[in-house]
Amino acid sequence: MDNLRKPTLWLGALVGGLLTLALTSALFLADQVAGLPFIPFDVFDYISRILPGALLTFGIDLMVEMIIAFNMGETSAAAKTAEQLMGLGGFLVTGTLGITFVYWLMNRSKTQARNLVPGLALGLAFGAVTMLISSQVNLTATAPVPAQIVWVIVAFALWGMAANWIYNDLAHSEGKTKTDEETGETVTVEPLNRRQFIARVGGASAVLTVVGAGLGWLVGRQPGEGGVVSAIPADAATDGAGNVLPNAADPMDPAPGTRPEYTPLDDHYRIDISSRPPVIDAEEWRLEVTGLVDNPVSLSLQDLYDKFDRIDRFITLSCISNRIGGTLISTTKWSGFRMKDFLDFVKPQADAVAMKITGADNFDEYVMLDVVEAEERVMFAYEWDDQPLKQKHGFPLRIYIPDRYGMKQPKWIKSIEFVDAWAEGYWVRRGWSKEAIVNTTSVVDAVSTDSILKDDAGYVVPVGGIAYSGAKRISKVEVSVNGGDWEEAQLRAPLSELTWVIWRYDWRFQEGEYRFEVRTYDAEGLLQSLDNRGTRPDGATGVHGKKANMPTLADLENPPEPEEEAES
Ligand SMILES: Nc1nc2c(c(=O)[nH]1)N[C@H]1C(S)=C(S)[C@@H](COP(=O)(O)O)O[C@H]1N2
Ligand SMILES: [Mo]
Repeated sequence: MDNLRKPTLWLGALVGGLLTLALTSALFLADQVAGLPFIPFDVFDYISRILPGALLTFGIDLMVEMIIAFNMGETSAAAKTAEQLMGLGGFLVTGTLGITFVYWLMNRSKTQARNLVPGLALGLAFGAVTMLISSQVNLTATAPVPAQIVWVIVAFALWGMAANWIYNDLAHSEGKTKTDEETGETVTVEPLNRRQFIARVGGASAVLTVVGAGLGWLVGRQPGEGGVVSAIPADAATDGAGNVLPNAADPMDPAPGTRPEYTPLDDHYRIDISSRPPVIDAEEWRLEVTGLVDNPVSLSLQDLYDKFDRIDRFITLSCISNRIGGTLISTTKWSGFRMKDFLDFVKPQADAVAMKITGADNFDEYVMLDVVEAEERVMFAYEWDDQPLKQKHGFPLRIYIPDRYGMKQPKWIKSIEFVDAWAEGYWVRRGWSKEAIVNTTSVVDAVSTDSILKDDAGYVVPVGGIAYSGAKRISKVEVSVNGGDWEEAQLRAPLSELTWVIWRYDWRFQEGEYRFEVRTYDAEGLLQSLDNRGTRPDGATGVHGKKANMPTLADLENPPEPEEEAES
């Protein structure tokens, strides 16, 4: 009789986990080398698209909360990493459960034949379903579709069959017996074999996982992406191309610790609905203009350069999910052309009311034509910081609409349809603001207790930060210390009317602990909202503050020796 030893479900889960890791790694390598779909991210993106807006926002909020609590660095980059880890984790758990289920099925089967059917069936089912999902949402696969289908199905089929094959070997590993030399008894040495076998399976999976992931990582790295330190010091009065900034002559120096006025491009925040930004071929890309226009056109990138006058603007962009004091706000130089010139060219018809703008990731937003008529600074951008838009920031084309949060401003634009009615765009359908007009806000970035200055009257502590009002401009910033009177701060001339304003307040030093709060007024003299309100649905408002412990006067007069100084 066959000496059948049914593997436990725990063993099935172990095998499942190892094989799913190896599969993940193989998918990743193929993605990096051959532009084949990376299924774990695709499934995550698909699920996050169909989740109701409130749940999605709750998830993202929770993540941002954790990132802030654990001080995990710049919010948007960390949130993207967290999403990707969730995608990988979900894939690993699902794959492990699938294979555990195969082991359960096999354990129940009456016939004890070595068959591969359950594993193969599972692999084919997972492969087919995930390929279907991928075809809906994948933005990065560049391989021909038939090759994608064959690869995904084969990879999953092999994964399922491998699990099944391992099951068979585990179940049918007959106990080898030998005769103990001293006692003459017959002993079974089979358990050791089984352990060795599992060790071998584990080893093989581990090697596959490490080699695949390592190779994929090496091949996939692109020069200039991530980790590269910008050559321009953050506080230099130049943009990324070395051009002097328009306000370089302003003698007002930001308080040390204030965020850089011009955000280094690598540090610009980033928000996408997908795990990874769409891959767009510059040669093949066309801007398709359709609907209620006299001149429906399909324009190449070169057409855009040639047909429309180039303009440059310094712009601060903020996400509506930015908290008061958060980092989802950045400033850079945008280059492109005026919306007005574009409209003159395509000639909207009398019944056209709005433009439906769609990105390559199918993110869409509606822009009312009367908004564009009233605001001549609406523009399309093909460059940021004097270089073509980075892939993650919307290459090859994005729109800018003054005084609106980023959610209104599609990246990776592929089509513009002129329509006769407004409708809700991507984030509006998920419960966010219809208008998304920027709230006037101000932030304390720094209470520079490390940079206390001495003057004739004693010591001053530089305090500073930003004030931002979209396109409403800033007329005044005030600071209150420990709830005292509001005192006016100095303002630095901004990079443009569309950027944040750097403010500074030199506070007369006193010993003790102090809280510095800030508030601002727009150009119309309108005070910002003091109401403490969260981001959803209309963007955060409220007074920002920072607490700081001052050094003692004795320490200021006689600074303690730096600790590194050796007593020689
Ligand atoms: N096509 C597309 N456009 C988009 C988004 C997106 O996910 N897809 N996100 C929007 C949001 S919510 C913001 S805040 C800005 C962010 O632009 P950035 O990532 O280049 O900073 O892009 C906007 N445009
Ligand atoms: Mo956003």
